[in-house]
Amino acid sequence: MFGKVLIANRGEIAVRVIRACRDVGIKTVAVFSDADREALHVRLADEAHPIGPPAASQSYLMIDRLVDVARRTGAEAVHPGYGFLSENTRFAEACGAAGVVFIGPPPAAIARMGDKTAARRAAMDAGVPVVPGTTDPVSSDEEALRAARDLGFPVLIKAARGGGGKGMRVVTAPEELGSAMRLARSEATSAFGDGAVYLEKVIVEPRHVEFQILADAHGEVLHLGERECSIQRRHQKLVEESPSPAVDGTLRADMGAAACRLMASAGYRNAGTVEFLLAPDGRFYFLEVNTRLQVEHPVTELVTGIDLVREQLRIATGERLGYAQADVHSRGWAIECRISAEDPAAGFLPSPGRVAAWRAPGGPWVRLDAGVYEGGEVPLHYDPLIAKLIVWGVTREDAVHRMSRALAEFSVGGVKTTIPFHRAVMRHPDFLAGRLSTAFVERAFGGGRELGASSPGRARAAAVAMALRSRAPAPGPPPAVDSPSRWTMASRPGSGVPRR
Ligand code: MV4
Repeated sequence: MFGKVLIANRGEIAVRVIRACRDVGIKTVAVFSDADREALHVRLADEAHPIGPPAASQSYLMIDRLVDVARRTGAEAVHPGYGFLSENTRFAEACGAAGVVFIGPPPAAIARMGDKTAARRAAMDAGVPVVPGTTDPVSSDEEALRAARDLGFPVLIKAARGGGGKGMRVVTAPEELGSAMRLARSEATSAFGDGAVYLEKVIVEPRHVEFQILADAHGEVLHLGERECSIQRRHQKLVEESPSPAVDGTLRADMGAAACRLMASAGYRNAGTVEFLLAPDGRFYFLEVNTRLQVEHPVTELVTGIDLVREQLRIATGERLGYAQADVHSRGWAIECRISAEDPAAGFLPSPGRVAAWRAPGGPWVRLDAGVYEGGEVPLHYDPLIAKLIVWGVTREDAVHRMSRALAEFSVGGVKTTIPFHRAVMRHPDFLAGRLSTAFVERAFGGGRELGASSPGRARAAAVAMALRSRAPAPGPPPAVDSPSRWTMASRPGSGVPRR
């Protein structure tokens, strides 16, 4: 096993990786920007080194600086976490060139899966169902129109280098195609530096179901079951669970085998996720591969009992997984709520500042992965995720009740958080019934639009605010402190500040 690992990240995921390292006796090296001098991950690591100014582009994204810290400190491996450089081929290559193990897949696998049309072709070659669409990027509006007529409207224009919904445009009729192509291309160019786009048929009201994969260096590829991640807003997931209420044993075996076939054929190694759309008719379609540890990995850990970060470390050293698909069992139900420093009653407006009060939930089968502590700062420069609350229950109903109880105990002062939103989700009839789709948040809460939006948007936002205020189960209000004065529009989605 490695003696020392550098964690090229911050916040809750850096803390999560430090803990896994400490559990197996590995020394940890943290890195921090000027905004993170007193951050929790810096305090918990064995040593910590500055890497630059607050802007991620000048610190957490500086490949040479990170590799240099690894060399200077004698770290034998680098864990990239999620976001930042976790899916960056050049970073994985730079680590390799410096003789430092990148704890993740080979650079070639990152590159292949980063190209969505190449990933779709790999899926087709592996016999994995993909959404009907074009095999390659479309080179002209005429070609796009021909493809769209073949597929039948509505169609989706997607960025070839995309992901996360950026550069995605729905086209419902031929006359909309030209302008949608221009918009999609320009969005793709500014977001990914590549204007290539392709077409897919639209799957209406799908669920987002993804499979956790582990692949070792000896050719063994296993799946650890699925996560349902349909509860999201503007492509940011809010609640995840495992298993999915929509997946039975037969479907799980089919989808899991498909996911493993794809990863095996791609020469994948380490932890990864295969995303699918699950249509209301029960058909599933490959969407994309995430070549990193994901935010929502803990729900898989709680139902399988497998420490995914420990497995990542073992795989990276060349160890065998040492167990087979038949040895992987899922037990009970796990749910995760993402707690962000955002105000759900104001369209999820970011709310940075000092965490003046922090009363954390606890008790049996309650896990809190936090990146902050009482008195610490939530800087404006990064993703607003400050903690993940994850619970386990024997049944889904048991897990939902436990999550409600834990959310009722959870009290944060100084910054607004998404805790009230999650309390409302946990008592929503559709959520309780497991009736989920990617339209859930929009339908149940009006999408939580900004108060300054269009008039129907305002009406819905007011309804959200009311729903969130209608019951406040927290035992005592948090103290009112520090207003979020430092937060600016700069940290909003679309501003170019990287989120996940
Ligand atoms: C789709 C789709 C419907 N049909 N593709 C959004 C993010 C990107 N990774 C893929 N996305 C979608 N692709 C077809 N052919 C609907 C979505 C989608 C979505 C997918 C997963 C989770 C949430 C979503 C929210 C809106 C749209």
